[in-house]
Amino acid sequence: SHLSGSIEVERKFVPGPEVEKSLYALGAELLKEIIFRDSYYDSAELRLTLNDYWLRKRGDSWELKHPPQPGTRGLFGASTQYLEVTEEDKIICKVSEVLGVPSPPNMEAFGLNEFASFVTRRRRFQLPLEESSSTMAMVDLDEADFDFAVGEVEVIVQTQEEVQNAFQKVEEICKKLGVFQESAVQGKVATFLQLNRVEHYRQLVEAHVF
Ligand code: V4E
Repeated sequence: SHLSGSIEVERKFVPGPEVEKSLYALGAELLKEIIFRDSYYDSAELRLTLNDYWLRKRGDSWELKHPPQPGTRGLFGASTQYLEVTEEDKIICKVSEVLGVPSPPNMEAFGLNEFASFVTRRRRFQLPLEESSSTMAMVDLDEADFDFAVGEVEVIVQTQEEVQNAFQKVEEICKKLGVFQESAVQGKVATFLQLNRVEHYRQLVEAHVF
């Protein structure tokens, strides 16, 4: 959701009733509350998502999240790292590569299908900077309109060298917030698919994407 080419290191959690209290106790500040609609798109053969490429329209902007190295999953325990691309010409370039088709003049011309669409109310908290680090940590508390809530600790870095530290930091913050779970917590898209697109979900599990 930020600079083009930045690496998002994230870990999801199940938000208990105490999480806000813990956030404020750690000195976190509520930065903003935003409401947005995400609509996710893929080809008929599900070629994007089966390769762990996540193309969405958030509000009026296209965004693409994909693993840092093709064919590798950006995992560290139950934490993830994904690149986020927000420039439309770069998104078109990546998508045409994964689909194996020539680059069209605009996103619409790919003729992709929407497979998920939902509204999120997000409260974004910022944690205070520690002396020893320059990277900001954010915590999002999300409520989706299909009655699903999830939290996320996120650190954004610019280079692969910073990723290991970011993973450590994300785990540490989860532990301090009392929301650290060993196993991966499902996010909004996975949960939406499990509820509404059972066959698509099954294929993603079979392909080890979920
Ligand atoms: C499903 C998925 C991706 C799409 C974005 O999903 P998510 O991070 O849940 O959405 P959101 O709204 O929090 O995005 P943000 O605002 O933070 O950019 S990107 C990668 N995946 C796959 C995936 C996976 N295989 N495993 C886990 C634990 N998470 C995601």
